[in-house]
Amino acid sequence: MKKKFLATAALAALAFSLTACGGTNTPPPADDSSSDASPTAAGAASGYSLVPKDTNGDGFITLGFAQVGAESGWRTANTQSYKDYFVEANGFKLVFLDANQDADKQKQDVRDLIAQGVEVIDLAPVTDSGWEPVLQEAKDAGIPLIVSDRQLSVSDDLYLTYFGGNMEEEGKTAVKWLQDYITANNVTDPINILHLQGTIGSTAQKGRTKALDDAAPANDWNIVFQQTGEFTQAKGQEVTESFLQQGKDFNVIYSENDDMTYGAIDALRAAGKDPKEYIIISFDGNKSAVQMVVDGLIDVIAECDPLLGPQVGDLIKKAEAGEQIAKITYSNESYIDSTNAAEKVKTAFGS
Ligand code: GYE
Repeated sequence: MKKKFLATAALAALAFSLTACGGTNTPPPADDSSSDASPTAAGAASGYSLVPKDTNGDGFITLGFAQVGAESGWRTANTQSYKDYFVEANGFKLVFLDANQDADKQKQDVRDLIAQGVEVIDLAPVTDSGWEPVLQEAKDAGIPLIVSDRQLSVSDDLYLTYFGGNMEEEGKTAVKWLQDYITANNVTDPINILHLQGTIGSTAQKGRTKALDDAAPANDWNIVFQQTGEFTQAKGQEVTESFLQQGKDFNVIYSENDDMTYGAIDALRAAGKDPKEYIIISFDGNKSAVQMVVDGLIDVIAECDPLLGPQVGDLIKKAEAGEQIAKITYSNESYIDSTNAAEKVKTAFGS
């Protein structure tokens, strides 16, 4: 769609409107490493008082990391940041378990970490539900548990702290970018959106989907297709291909991570379509995806920081030292579009 109606003057207008309203890519009122719960000394106010300690006296804190899987570039960078940071030189040992995107296996993984007697658990949950019994077991065993990357729907007194992205804010950032684009370009065509969702039941999917589901009726946008691509390139390609075969019209792709975006672009090309004819909205900010923004293939990426290892390490050290830890801390996140991609690509994560 975009190249079909987009005039040069309109592009200039968009660049102006984005810089005019608050400097370079200031996202809508997102977080900035902010917390939305009052700080608690080791979560005391929330009924949680466990803190990481070197309980076996070997001179290191052993972190058991229950990771989601290896589904995406974001995930690979996330895992690597833990493997690089949680080393003896930094005062840690790491036990790493990969759930292969299987929520049931992951519950068993956490139980294995409890049985091994690790000194702190970091859980990056595949999905957000059904965790109460396992978290209670960790608490009963006296092992502090940190939630990272994706949130949980459990009561505050079952974990020490959450550290990671604010998924709904990321979705709102993407949605606002589309609203601004439509306004700046006087778009009058109906907006028909192909929506590729992440792993159903993960807060990364729920937050990003909610932002679009809320915005679509309010803006008179049609979501013509909504299906999970499970955060993988292969599945993103497969579901886009199956939609293309239906021959329905669409002009916007809202893809909840970069890997599914790569798959969707491959599917468009395989069907003889030019990806540059579509508004493509993505999430994460892998280096290759940011390069695609530079090249005009992807229009905007709502950023999500995967390099959580050192930041979680800092939180653990603070809690161990008796410092106050916020119940929730969100990463700093903004967005990447044609106005800043050339700069952002220099420091983007991954390949
Ligand atoms: O966006 C996606 C990954 O939970 C934020 O999971 C994470 C998401 C990320 O597979 O690429």
